[in-house]
Amino acid sequence: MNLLPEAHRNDPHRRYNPLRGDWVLVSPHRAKRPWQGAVEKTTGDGRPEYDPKCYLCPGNTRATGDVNPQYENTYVFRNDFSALLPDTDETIQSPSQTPLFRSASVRGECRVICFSPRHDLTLPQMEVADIRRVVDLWIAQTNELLAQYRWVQLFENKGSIMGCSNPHPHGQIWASTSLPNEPAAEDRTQKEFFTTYGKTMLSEYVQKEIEAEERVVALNDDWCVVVPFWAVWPFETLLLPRFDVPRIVALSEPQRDSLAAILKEFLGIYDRLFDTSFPYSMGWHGAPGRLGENTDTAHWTLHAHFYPPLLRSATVKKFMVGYEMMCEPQRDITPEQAAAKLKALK
Ligand code: H2U
Ligand code: ZN
Repeated sequence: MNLLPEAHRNDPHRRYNPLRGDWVLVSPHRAKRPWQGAVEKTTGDGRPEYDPKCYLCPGNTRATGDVNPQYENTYVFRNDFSALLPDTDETIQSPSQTPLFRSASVRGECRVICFSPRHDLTLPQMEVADIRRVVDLWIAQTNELLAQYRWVQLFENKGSIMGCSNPHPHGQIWASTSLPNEPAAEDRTQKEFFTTYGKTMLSEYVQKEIEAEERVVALNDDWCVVVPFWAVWPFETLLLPRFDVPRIVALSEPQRDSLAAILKEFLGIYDRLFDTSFPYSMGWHGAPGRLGENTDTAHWTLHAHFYPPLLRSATVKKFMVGYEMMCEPQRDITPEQAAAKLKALK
């Protein structure tokens, strides 16, 4: 155990995010200021196992008239309101010669994945064996879509506070011919690190975090969940493999099992934090590039980000406004304090 120097607990300072290549302002001394902000209503629990009005429940009709099958485990369908389309005009070009009006074609596909036929469950409430089916679906979908597209984004919006449209446990997949901003930044930073130090950034990072212990929230033989040193959101976490793996499709059978187990464990901790079904946006990042093409993946480490909006209760959330919009992200509670609160709920 190798605790952070004391000044990090008391004094304003900036921390560098090596994955994005930017900074976050940490202001530990502000955590005690009074709160007079809005208090939202929590969405009540007690959902039925089946909701005849839910567009994701088995057997129900969706907005466009398609009918879901009586699926028994997971179910995937093309998003009826896809943001990306497979057959877009590929000749879109910048409308004028100035560098200030730039545009580009992009093709893609959007899918919705139901984690369970049960309307009333969330991932941490599901059995490990059923979470494992979700892991398998993530992998099968990535295999299929990464054969055609440069980037495949697996993600889940959970909770209405995160814009999730329906409490039925589900996630989404958006695949595109272009590499979006966040993974493009991670591709660049990991490559720079690999070139400079001759090892992958996140394998070095996970090792240092496990040694330090302080920010580790959950750990098993294969996986580690930390509140990253550079976390922006109050209870942000990073799920990291303890072995070298560039993409989710390369996980072995036992690594898929241990992934399902750690997801259940730490998402349960999240739910206990504010005694609520904890909202977040989560997503996987792995090496971009179409499968079968000769892409360099050596600098990449697979990982998942969890970005929960809540700050200090089921209803008080952090806003990214003012200084965050104009300058850079800022947080009051330190990542170490956040990790300590989460660890206490194991
Ligand atoms: P959320 O994960 O944010 O809840 O979004 C669910 C997606 O489900 C959303 O992108 C799609 C929406 O377009 N959807 C359908 O594909 N069919 C429907 O009948 C309703 C919603
Ligand atoms: Zn449902």
